[in-house]
Amino acid sequence: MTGLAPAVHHLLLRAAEVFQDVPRARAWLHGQLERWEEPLRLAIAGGRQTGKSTLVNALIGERLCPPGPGDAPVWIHGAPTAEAIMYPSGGPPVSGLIRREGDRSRVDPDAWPDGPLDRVDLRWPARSLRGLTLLDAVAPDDAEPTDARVFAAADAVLYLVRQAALPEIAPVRAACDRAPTGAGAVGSMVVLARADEVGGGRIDALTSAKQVARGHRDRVEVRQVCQDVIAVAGLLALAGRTMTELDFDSLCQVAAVPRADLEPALLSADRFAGASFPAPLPPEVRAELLDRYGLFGVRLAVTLIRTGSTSKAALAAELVRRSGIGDLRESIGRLFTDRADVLKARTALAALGPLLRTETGPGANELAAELERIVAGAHEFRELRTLAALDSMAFTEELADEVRRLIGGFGVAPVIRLGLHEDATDSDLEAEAWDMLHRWRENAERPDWTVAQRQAAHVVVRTCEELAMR
Ligand SMILES: Nc1nc2c(ncn2[C@@H]2O[C@H](COP(=O)(O)OP(=O)(O)OP(=O)(O)O)[C@@H](O)[C@H]2O)c(=O)[nH]1
Ligand SMILES: [Mg+2]
Repeated sequence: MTGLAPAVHHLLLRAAEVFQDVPRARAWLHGQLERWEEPLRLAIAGGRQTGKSTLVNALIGERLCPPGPGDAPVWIHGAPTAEAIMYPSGGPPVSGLIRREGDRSRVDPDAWPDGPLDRVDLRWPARSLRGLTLLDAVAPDDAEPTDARVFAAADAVLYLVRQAALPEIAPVRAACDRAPTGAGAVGSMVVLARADEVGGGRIDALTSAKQVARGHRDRVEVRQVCQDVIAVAGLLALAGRTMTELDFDSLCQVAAVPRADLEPALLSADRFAGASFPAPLPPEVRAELLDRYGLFGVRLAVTLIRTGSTSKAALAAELVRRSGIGDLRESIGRLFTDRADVLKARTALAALGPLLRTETGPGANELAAELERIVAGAHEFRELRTLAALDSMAFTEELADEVRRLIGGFGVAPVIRLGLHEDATDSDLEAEAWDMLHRWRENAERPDWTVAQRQAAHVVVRTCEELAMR
């Protein structure tokens, strides 16, 4: 969809002109204009030990976070070569090399500054970082609730929870309520993390976790504040993506132990690592497996090897597939990366608002009015506001789904909006768009519909017009 991104970019440029003699505002606006050119910023946030760093590593396919001691937010930017820049609190930035140490990568310890850091910037070559910058956020604590800052620093957020219960997603709701565009939910996804631990680590834990996630996603109060709820076992995804020959050989040795002997040894981490393990596999190798795969991962790998995943590639692929990371990546692409322009426009508008309220003068007033016009008038935001309000509009389930699909709730690509097969031709798309346009023009005039329903229909009509006349 067109219109919003150029309008917001233009607003930023005009603001830079109007405030060119106000040093603080000028520097800040230059920062915003630079950010406008950058990839989408996606924060991986959530409480302590929810698996944030592990998930970041799984997304980039490398054990990289945390890159050194201490607790600082780590930004990871796609770049042709690896490099780290550390920002000590109150001191000048320091750069350092990233080195491989055993099975993981770390910033050269000699380059790592003493004392607390404000942030770390990593440049890292990974295909998955195309169009995305990741933030491995620091968990809030009672003394410093950082969640609001994280939501403000990023264009979109994956919020990790151990249970997708409502109190746990309160920060997501708060961020949604703060969004000045009334389109807060568009930038958040809830991740039911460490999904292998759901249901006490039973072998079908991942299936149960997916069901739990789906159950939460279907609840109105959850859907109103985030785009999706997805179950992911980051540890399993990372283990699959970084599996070594040694891991595979060791897992095969475990799988070769007769079932009756192995079962008791797989009941707990202590037994698996203990002295009475029924195979000549050194304790340090078993400890390593536990660390990298978790007990669930070891058990799943054993089952998979026994049932036909008999090569490293096959086993690794199956672990990754079951981890749920593929679904997560697909959702990140469909709901965030494909919508990068709207998300970035939203960030810029949210940041410009307070500036225009504190600065005065005719230029500032004019810009503030223009900002309001953009927020109220942009079709992209109308779609998002309609999405957020859809559940309260008393449409039948079928119609609500059709509206949701057409206005981009399942993804913004025309083929997704029109519900066609991915290899539909342009003329298929055009024909369907015209059909939908006629249908929704009629719906928009239906006397038996409520005002809210007819307003939603008008938004759909506008979407269909854009789809038909692409
Ligand atoms: N079983 C299981 N354990 C996991 C998973 N992801 C992470 N863990 C474990 O959970 C612990 C914390 O993981 P991290 O990735 O460091 O979590 P974090 O949220 O970055 O932690 P902090 O930065 O300290 O808040 C580690 O022991 C991980 O091995 C998972 O998917 N399954
Ligand atoms: Mg961490």
